Amino acid sequence: GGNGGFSMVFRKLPGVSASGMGLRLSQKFVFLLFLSGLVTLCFGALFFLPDSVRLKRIFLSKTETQPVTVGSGSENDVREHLKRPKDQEHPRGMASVKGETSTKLKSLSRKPSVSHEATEERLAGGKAQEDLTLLRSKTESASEKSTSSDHGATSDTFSYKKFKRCLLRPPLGTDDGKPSDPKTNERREKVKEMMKFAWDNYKRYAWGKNELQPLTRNGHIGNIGASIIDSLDTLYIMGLVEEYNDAKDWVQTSLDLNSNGEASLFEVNIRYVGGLLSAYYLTGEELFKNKAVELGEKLLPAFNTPTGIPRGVINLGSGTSWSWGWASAGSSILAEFGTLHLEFVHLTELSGNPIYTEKVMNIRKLLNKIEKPHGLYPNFLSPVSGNWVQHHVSIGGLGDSFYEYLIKSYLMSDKTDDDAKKMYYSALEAIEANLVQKSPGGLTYMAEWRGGILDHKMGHLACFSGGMIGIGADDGAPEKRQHYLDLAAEITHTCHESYTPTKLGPEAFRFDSGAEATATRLSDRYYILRPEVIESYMYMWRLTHDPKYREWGWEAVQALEEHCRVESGFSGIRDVYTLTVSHDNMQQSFFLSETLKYLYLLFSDDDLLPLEDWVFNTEAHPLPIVRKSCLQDEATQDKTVSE
Ligand code: DMJ
Repeated sequence: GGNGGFSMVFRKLPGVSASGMGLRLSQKFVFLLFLSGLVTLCFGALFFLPDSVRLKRIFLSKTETQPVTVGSGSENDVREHLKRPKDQEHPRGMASVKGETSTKLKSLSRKPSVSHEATEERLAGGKAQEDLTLLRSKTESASEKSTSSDHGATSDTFSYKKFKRCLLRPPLGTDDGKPSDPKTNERREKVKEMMKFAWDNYKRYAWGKNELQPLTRNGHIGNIGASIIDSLDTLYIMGLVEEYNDAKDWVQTSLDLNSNGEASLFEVNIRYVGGLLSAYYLTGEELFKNKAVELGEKLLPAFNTPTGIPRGVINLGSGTSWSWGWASAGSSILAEFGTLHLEFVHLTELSGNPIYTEKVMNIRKLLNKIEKPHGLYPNFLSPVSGNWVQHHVSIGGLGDSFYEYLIKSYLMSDKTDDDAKKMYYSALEAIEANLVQKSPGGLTYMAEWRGGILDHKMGHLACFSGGMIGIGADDGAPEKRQHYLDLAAEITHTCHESYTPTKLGPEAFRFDSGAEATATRLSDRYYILRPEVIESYMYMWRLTHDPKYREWGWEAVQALEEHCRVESGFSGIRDVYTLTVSHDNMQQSFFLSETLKYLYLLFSDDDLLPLEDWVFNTEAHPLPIVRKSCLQDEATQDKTVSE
């Protein structure tokens, strides 16, 4: 992914105050009279002009033109759900970077540094105007098509019952993944207790805010409940029933998708769209599906650029989008526009609207065609020219989840997406040839590449690559399979080595000037409850069943308890090399969605969210493998395998 935190990327824009203008009373009166005349005129015109439906769509928000109906399933509570047969059909057609980057995200200017694309296009006319109209009418006709089935959020064809029949195994396993070994089960219970503790404190002090600040016992800015959406599936798989129901109620009553603030397309996609999709697939609650698709629609204007490569920031209320102020020359970030594929494919599956898949396939095609230095993908690309802007390559922040989504797109397509497969394995070859290094002490690591010069640094974020290379090992060339599994294990080992002496790891560690997986700069020594190292333990455990991965995971649990648990939640720490820790007062939402979920899975049986059926998005939200042949096959009725 592209960053370290969420709240700073979704905030309100400053309003304009009329009283501050210093006008005299009579002037104010004339001004108001003029204004109301103008408004009446415009409004009248809106309704009398031909094709007024389209205009209404553009000017009025969707909820005003098409009332949102939440699904019937929304009344179910999870207890009932857990009791009832899980394949019980819901009515059809219901309404539907870390390190450097994190600092840069925080310095995002309040005003867009690049002018708002959509506004520019509206004013400019010409081709850009045509593109905008095309986009609008495409979106409209899709919504019109599905309005008949309610709100435009669902297709007439998606059947939850059929989806469940196409799974090879029950999502929660035979006994919710409970391990038979008592010691492992105790560890799993401990992780569940940590989740409950993190959640209870969030609920008590920061309900509805994005994150909990556990030292000051309040919420971190933003009222769109990032921690709630990110937690839904974790609460559900852990059987935290009451907590899950509170979260679901909040989504139903308080999730405001019309928030007129700056949002990162990437973050909204991985946390919100991903979180809602998983919640839907796990529970069958129509509410989550409708919200996911409603949100997906709001992201579409960000793709309205000359190349179709989306810009990084979007205002969900107005649809205007722009590039990050810190990204050079108005460029878009590889890990951001390259981390949409999984969720967007599912949006098309659920809505029946091809537009989402079209958008991500267009990105894919451009990246496949473009010339790549030494076969590598640089981190910055211009959404206007479609050319690379800088030659910085990294498997950590700014690049990371792009590679992850290539292999996962292939796996999620039931191994039918051959382009994704080819792109992944050739990227991996280029990475091995140019970035993978061995330190003097024998540790394998991924360096960063700056126009041909290696920077012998590895970010905590790059530690996800142990798991990624592991899950991709089996589909590589036969003679490479063992090699990939070994590489995955070596990288995971290196990342474990960086976890010392608090048994938590720094944001970035180096392999030069005698350093062996240690942070040499003070500014790289923090740990913000990130999941990547634990994520790789979880995958390596599933792939090898080497008990050391569970032991390493347990080490991390103890370290989190000792150094990050405070009276009212969990907090990141400023220096992993100091045993008397200093807390950063932030319980990140990915701690609940990823870190604790991966730990729980590590201590569960493999049949809890089995990898034969599920891929995890980059925020650890599980998405089901799309078995097209099964889903399209009417004869699947007999093939009952689901619970
Ligand atoms: C999460 O939001 C995601 O894992 C993303 O891909 C990277 N950053 C954080 C966790 O570190």
